Amino acid sequence: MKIFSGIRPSGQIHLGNYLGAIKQWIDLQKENECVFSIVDLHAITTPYDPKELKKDILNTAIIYLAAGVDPDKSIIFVQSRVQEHSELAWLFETITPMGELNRMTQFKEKSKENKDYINSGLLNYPVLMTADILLYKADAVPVGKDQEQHLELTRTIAKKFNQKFGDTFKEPKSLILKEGAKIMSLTDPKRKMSKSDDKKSYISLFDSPEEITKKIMSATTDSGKEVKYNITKKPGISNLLTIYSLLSNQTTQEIEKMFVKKSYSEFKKSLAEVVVNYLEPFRRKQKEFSAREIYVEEILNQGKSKALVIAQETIQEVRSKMGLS
Ligand code: AQP
Repeated sequence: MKIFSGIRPSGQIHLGNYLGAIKQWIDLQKENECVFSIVDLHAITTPYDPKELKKDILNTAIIYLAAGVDPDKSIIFVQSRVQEHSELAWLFETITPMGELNRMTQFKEKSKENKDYINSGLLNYPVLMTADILLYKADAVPVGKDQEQHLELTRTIAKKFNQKFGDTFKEPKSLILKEGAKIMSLTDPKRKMSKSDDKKSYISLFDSPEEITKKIMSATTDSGKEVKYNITKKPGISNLLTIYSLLSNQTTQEIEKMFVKKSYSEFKKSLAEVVVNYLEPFRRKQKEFSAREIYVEEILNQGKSKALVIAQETIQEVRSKMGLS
């Protein structure tokens, strides 16, 4: 299969991004043609600081590498350096119904969060995402649950294009994990873990052991004392149990048994240890890659060259089918 996925460099990559998306990438790259982008053009649709963005782009590349994305197997590149993404997005905008964009949940949520920053880029975000995916004619897109609606729109746009201009694109499916597709905030377990939220609400993959322990120990839990998975009655504990389960490779039932008659605090201490140990290689590799910025830039340059070859071929085909050249 051809696979495309990306993350916006809009802050610190967290456990949700990792468990919902990046972890899948590592398995998928073994047997598929994978393209993983640092989607910086998406990051500028919400408030940002240009100096920070530059750092976040590099840090996101380092996360990909530290998590195990292999540049010999997968293409890793920065979206804005391949201009065909913007061009294809514009071309798709001309066949995307406005109504479809207005009803997107992410647009509504981000507009509410950033009332002074409701720009048309934010509205058109899913069209750019469609261009990202279809430029590489991807069969599948590994993402967290929050992106499913955008993937539906991608399929709609692919279908529309094919009907109007002739068979060109496949309708890509989303690869959404059964567990981990929606990791919740540590401070408000009814909300998704998000990098643009308060730092206490997420665990960054590069947090220090002290930071991780502090965040987990102060994570919102529920009334009652039992460590039991119950998403409606105990959303806080259930979210922590999901994280425990995914990082320790044990089922939630096995973990519940370990904590029968034990307190929330004992459970959280143990979870903090699991998370600290799991993320230890990430912290180590981050230090290694941060000291080798030129090497990371070289990987991004090579990725760009490989991505360009595919992107230019698709753009030529689209231009020609649309009567532009
Ligand atoms: N909480 C989550 N649980 C599981 N998967 C998640 N993803 C995001 N949050 C969770 C998945 O991570 C990938 C990258 O997402 P993104 O950064 O491109 O955009 P996002 O979905 O908007 O992520 P954030 O963390 O909420 O960022 P901000 O706050 O900047 O908007 C996607 O596959 C996403 O599904």
